[in-house]
Amino acid sequence: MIRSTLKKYRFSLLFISLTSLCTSTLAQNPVREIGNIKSVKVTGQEIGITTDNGYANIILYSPSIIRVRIDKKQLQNDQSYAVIATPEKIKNAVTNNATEIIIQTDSLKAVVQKKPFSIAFFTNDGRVINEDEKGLTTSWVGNEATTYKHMQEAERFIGLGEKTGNLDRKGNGYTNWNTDVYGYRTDADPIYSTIPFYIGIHHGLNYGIFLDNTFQSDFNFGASNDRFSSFGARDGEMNYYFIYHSTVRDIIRSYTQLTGRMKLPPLWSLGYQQNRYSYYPDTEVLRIAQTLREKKIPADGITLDIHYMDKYQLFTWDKERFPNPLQMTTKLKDMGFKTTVIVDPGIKIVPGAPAFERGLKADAYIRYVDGKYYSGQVWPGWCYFTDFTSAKGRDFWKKEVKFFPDNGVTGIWNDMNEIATWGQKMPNNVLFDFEGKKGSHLQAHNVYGALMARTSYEGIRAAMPDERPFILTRSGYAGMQRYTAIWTGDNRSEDDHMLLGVRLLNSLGLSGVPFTGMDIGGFTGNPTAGLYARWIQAGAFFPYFRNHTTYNSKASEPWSYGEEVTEIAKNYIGLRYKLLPYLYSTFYEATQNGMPVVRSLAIDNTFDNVVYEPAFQNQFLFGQSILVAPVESTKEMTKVYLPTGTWYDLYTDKKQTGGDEKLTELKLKQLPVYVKESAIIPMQNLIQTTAETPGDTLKIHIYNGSMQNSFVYYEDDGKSFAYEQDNFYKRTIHFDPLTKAISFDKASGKLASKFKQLLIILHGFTGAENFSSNGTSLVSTATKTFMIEDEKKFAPTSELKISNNADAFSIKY
Ligand code: NBV
Repeated sequence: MIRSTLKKYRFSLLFISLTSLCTSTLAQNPVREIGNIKSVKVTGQEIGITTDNGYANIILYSPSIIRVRIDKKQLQNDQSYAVIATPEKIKNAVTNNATEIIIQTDSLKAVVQKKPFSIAFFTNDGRVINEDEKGLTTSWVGNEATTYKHMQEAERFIGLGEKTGNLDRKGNGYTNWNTDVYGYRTDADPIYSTIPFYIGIHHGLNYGIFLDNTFQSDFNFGASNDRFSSFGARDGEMNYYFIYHSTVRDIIRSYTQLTGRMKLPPLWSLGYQQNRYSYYPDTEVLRIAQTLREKKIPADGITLDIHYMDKYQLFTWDKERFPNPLQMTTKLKDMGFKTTVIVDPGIKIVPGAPAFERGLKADAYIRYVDGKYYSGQVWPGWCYFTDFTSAKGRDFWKKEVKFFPDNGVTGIWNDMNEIATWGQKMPNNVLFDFEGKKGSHLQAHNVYGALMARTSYEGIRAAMPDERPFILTRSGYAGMQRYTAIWTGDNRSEDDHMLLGVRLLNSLGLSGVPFTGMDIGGFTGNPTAGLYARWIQAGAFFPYFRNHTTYNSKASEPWSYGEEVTEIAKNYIGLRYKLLPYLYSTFYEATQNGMPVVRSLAIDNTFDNVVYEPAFQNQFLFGQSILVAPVESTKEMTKVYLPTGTWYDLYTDKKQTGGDEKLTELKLKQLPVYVKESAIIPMQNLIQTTAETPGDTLKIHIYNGSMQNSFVYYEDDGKSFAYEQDNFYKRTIHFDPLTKAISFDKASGKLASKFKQLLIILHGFTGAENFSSNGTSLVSTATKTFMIEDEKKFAPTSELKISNNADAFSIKY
């Protein structure tokens, strides 16, 4: 009896534990799907949706930009450090029926299915641009929200900011968690900065997706799966902007309408910058500057690394090494050099030290949840860190950085702002203010660097209101382009790294950041003479042109690799200076529409499969018309891909028909560079620093071709913000092969051009043309203008000299 009761008891126990196991497996299903739509409320351009398991808001920002917000809880008022645009008023129609919500704008249609919630975007003629993957759509695992998009046939993915790997990111996954990665591998991920924005390409269509969430985010472009692409973040809202245009160019324009565009940089920051970790004492800094001048290697900037500080304490100078910093920076200024210094976020804990104490008083530093300060170790030893998500922290920093302009320093180089501390493990329970809303390290980490750069910008701007600040950062987040340039951190002196660096710049450019650079020559290790030469040649076409190397490495100044390399460096740095009118106008374009300076070929040739091939993915356009093909130092031959159209060899003017790979024999003294037909390239005389006047002649190179083209030439004082009051000189130049005319629109702006003469240099014309301007015939003469000083063979067809005035005129040929 007892035994049978026991048996029964055991049996029922087994039954109970089995059933509870089953129910608990069900109850513990770790994936929470968004579920079916229960209610819909349309208010103007906003659609509020409640689903079984969450809430969604769909907001129309422009005819081409639709924002999607999804959360488990009711959506709160949001705040973004990246997005500065608010929705514009647009024409739209929203239809809400039993099965779907249809949103129609002038440029696209979005259809939201109700069972379950899923969204798809279509062109107005009904082609699928992008759609949620059926059955997966959006879901949570824990707090991590992820949206799954159907992988379209042959879909490509480009962008995502500073990410290693190929131009086409298909088949790969990426994580955004800003990381200090000394001497990183060429496939390392993540590295220093986060831009959760990419462009998808398929069937002749392209779209952009920007996930604005600062928590660690993950993107999957078909890694370990063949079903979807996805994006998600470890916490916070699913919050993405969908952008559709027919061109990548317009997608970048809309993305930078959302996250902002750069302001005009100071002209000196586009000149060559000499760096090392570290130049000291002051006499050594001056010797470097002097040698650049003696050797006639043009340069505009000298940068001081951490050894200028007193035991690495922020806002101090080492009194022995730099006894009179203002005197030194003034001497440099007189020689045409601007000084940039490094700053790290950590402030050494030294009771009684003035800056440290002011930070305490201002309540500027990050604390733990229990109110105790967070301290971490960096160069100076134990440090506190400014909270850049708090107005108090920012105000403190802005006042402190005034220290630099007071000492004649105009550039701020923000390093170690991932935040990097020894151990690389800032605790997650450290609290950040987040404008009073409070957030943990998990939320602040990826945006910290961008906020530090922004605060440095605002501090310098306040301290020298009449000068444009130059800010450089290592870490960043989407939208950083509004304040700062970025460089790609501690790369290595290796061929692969040079090429990777170019891809990083191309990708940053696709992701809204035009002002970018890398350590030319490589940071860790020592390049061979050949690699140094190839790197400095390519570097002449990088937006930020800086040579840098680590502590204890070989000297890396342009004269350190023998005479041949010095000549090469001098030639290409010289070419950069001659190209400044073209480059500065290209930067102006970036301020207007977000177009990068260094342009992946995927921007203009999005549907040309060849530009994605590993052999050609590193090529880029420098501005509108100059194609640069970086090459490894070990190569004697290379293949270059010229997209369709006619191209001119920069050095010989020899024409090549594009749409094909070209096998090219290499000479060390020349990097393969080509100019696109119909190009309009304004240049100036060689100068040694932008503080020098480039003579009175603007040389406008016109390359004959079958395409119409125009170029916006832009000039201003290169220093101040007076351009905001129309103190600039701007005019559009057109080349039109149909009417056989080169025409100049009337100039706009209050400034007169600094160039009194125009020299029109004609390439690829027969030489037999008769030129006339407004009825008067113009005499063309053979020219001997050389792109590269020692290339004496090259002579364009002819040149025309005209005096420059602001009126419209045209040249007929
Ligand atoms: O300040 C020293 C270096 C700097 O030269 C480099 O450019 C940064 O990326 N800095 C990192 C600190 C760590 C170097 C090992």
